[in-house]
Amino acid sequence: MKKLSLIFLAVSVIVFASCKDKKQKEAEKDFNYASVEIPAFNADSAFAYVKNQCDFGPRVPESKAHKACGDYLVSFFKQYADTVIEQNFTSKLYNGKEVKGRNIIVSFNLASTDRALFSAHWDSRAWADNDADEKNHKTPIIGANDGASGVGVLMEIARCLKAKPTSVGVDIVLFDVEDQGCPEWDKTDIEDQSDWCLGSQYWAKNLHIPFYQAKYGILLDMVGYSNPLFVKESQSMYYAPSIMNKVWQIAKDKGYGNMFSDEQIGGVMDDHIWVNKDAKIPMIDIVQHDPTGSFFPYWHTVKDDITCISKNTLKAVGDVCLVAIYSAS
Ligand code: AHN
Ligand code: ZN
Repeated sequence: MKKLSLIFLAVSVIVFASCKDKKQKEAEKDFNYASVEIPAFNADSAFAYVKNQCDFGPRVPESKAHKACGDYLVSFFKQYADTVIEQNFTSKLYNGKEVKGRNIIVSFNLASTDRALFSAHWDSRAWADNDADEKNHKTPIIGANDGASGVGVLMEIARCLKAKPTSVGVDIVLFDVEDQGCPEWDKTDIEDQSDWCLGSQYWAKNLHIPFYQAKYGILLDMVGYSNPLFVKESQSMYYAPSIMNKVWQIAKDKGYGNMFSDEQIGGVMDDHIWVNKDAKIPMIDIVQHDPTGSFFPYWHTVKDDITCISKNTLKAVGDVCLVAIYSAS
């Protein structure tokens, strides 16, 4: 009897060990990036791309700077990608005024059905309504961090994708008219916050390719401020927990655990909401939003200019995205 239970114990240990081994192997399949060669994300280039956008001035929809920056982005991405599609649309602002927008859709390796989606918004807000000085409340913002930072990281990623093509397909969708939600000084109350993210709302309901799908999506918003805290935004955790956990794990493995915190916070109305809801693509938002509920200190102020931008932060976010892309290739 004693012998039998010993055998039983030994068998259980072996079975348990092999199960663990299998699980470990499956996990490693997701995280096999130790063995893949990942292009180096150049933070100087990313910084220059952020600055180039800022140099146009505020990119408020229908302004001259907006048009010029849009043209710059289209011709930039054409150098690196297989296709660049412009999706023009008309949307209604919080006050009922119609505004023309332009989503920019950049694709790599169109033949692949296994796709990853990366996004950021490329417009900048028409009003610095959160500025400490009331005189600035109707001044358009440069949006170096709020807008240009995410786009700049994706521009550098495009350069990497051209240098080392992937077997998976990658799409970069730059949303327009994200940041023109009702200003603080206006009394109109849009309870459901549907006055934000008009470009992503349009795209998610009018996909550039019918039935377009991606395995996962990552939205970058305000990814350039120094010493940021990226917490696990709760809507991302609701719609795409495994992606968020994987991305945060990559960040820790790469030594960026100080920027990527496991703390979970209340949801942010951002482009990922519509991509999840309407396009049904599981997308997370990497957005600086600390546990007290505030964005970076110069959010929606005239001080959101290039001096807000830290190369270290761009590098951290860029590295993490590249690992996500190349580890799945
Ligand atoms: C709101 O403030 C409602 N949403 C944040 C979305 C945003 C604004 N991202 C950048 N600017
Ligand atoms: Zn904003």
